[in-house]
Amino acid sequence: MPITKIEGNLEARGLRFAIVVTRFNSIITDRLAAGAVDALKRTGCAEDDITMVHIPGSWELPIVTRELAESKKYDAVICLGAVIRGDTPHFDYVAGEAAKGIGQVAAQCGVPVAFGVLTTNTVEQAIDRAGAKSGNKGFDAAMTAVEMANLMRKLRGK
Ligand code: INI
Repeated sequence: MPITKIEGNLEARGLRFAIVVTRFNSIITDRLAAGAVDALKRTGCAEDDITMVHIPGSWELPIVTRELAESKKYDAVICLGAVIRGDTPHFDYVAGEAAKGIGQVAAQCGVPVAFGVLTTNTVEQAIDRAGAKSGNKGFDAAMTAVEMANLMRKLRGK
């Protein structure tokens, strides 16, 4: 018996996406958002099918992501933020809660949620991941969202 292989493709035509992006560290997150939009457009998504939601900081990502996922208006939600350690313990609380909260939404709402939140020690490391040396994690998160949206449709027989 051959192996049954199921995977999502990278075709975003006709799919709807919400991007949630933080204003905190906007020098970084604006680039992540640009990368995400670039990935969606390159994979065929129409501008009309992209909704961009701006929020204060990564702490606010879970509640907004849950609202968008539960609305069932989107095939996937893309979360973008940048939590930079600096010298304060604030980092651990914000980064930890954002990751945990987004993970819960993804597991509970049945809508794919891509985690494009940078957690770095320095601004330089964040810049590297927002379009410099290490690619653009916003682009990567959007590609994951496209693949997952297609995979979920397939698994649901659509
Ligand atoms: N929000 C971030 O997105 N990144 C950070 O690095 C950050 N730090 O370091 O404080 C941050 N804080 C704000 C937080 O997300 C909330 O918006 C704020 O606490 C109000 O609820």
